Amino acid sequence: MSDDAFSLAAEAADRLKARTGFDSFDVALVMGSGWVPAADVLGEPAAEIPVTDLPGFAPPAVEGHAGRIRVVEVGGRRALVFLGRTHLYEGHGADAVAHGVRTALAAGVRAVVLTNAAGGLRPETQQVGDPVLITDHLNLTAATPLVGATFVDMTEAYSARLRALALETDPGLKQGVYAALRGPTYETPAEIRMLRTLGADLVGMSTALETIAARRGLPSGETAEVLAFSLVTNLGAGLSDRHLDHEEVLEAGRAAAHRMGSLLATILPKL
Ligand code: 8IG
Repeated sequence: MSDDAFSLAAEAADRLKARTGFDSFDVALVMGSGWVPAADVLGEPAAEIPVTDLPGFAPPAVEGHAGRIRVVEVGGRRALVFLGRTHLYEGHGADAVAHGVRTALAAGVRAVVLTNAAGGLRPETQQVGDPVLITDHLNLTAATPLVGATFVDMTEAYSARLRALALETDPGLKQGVYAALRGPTYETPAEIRMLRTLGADLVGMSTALETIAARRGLPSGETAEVLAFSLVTNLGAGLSDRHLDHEEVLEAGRAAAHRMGSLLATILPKL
């Protein structure tokens, strides 16, 4: 991160306002792979643009990562919905990964909902298709979008206030710690055993760096609270006799779209 990364986000936010015709937003949602169908459940888009219309966004790389930004009014809140995100494994660097969240912050957003598809590490309690509330993370990417001596408190990276709201909405929600790895390989069975020993409940290739960017906030000191969910689309390697593939992720997303979309639609007005 440099002053440049913040100015690029400020430019993207200005362009976003001009292109969508809205000059303020309440909340941002980042829809990861598997979650894009859930976005349709939120309601009719009031505006939608390709991310590549804004400065600083990398073109989308993966099927199911749609690369569009949608504006949806949900229960009196104006949501900025990112359909797809940039991942570290794409090679554009940690600033590119953080750019969506920084753009949302620069556009006035003070609450960010991050969603992802993940491998489940606790077959005892998790099933494919479960949404899981993320309580904390292990950033094992060996990367950060931050540089310089700005020390960020990560004690409550995932807002206790917002997690309580989510649990109020859906008391049956499972909860877990998300381990973020760089990918693009899935893990070996030995790595999955390691992650379980480290205390992770979920493993994926996103979210942690965006959370860091949201908690760091803008140079002005404005930050965003973070709420995050994983959709368990497979069990970690070696925990089941299945092999891992991306089509499975998309299918699990389609199957769970309605449940996840209504969960989000119910929570948004309360944020
Ligand atoms: I979906 O098992 C999904 N994303 N690293 N491991 C990692 N990322 C994932 C996995 C998984 N499943």
